[in-house]
Amino acid sequence: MGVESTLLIIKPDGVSRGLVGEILTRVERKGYKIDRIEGVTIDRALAEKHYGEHKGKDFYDDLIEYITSGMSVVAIIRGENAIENLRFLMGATNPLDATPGSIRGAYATSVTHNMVHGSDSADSAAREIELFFPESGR
Ligand code: DAT
Ligand code: MG
Repeated sequence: MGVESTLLIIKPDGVSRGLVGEILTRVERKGYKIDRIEGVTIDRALAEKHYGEHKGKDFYDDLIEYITSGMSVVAIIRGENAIENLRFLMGATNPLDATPGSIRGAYATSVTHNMVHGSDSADSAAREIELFFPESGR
């Protein structure tokens, strides 16, 4: 609650499909600020740290392969209730369950290729921001 920072990732298909502007526009129009942003091809080591909680699950290998498959855009997003609200803007993990007005509901068709990532708690946000922007000094 209050002003928070969260990590947004526009996953490789969001970048390759040319939807970076569309997604960032939604985030900005909601009222959030982009504190840091960069394009990065996530390597396997970074992907395994980021998604460590999912290691051993049946979708893990597909998830790592996908997130490392091309350039992503990673950003620190800041504003009122940013963590919960960004996940609300993104919609449910499975685009089939996401409302059509959400990012995943509007643009994604499979749970693997679900376009965006947003930190799911204050602890996750702190951990993920440190992982992707270690110099950010939080
Ligand atoms: P979220 O990205 O909404 O936080 P998560 O942390 O549970 O969801 O899972 C991380 C990613 O793993 C998710 O964005 C897509 C993939 N994933 C999750 N559940 C899956 C499933 N049942 N089948 C395939 N991929 C899945
Ligand atoms: Mg998650």
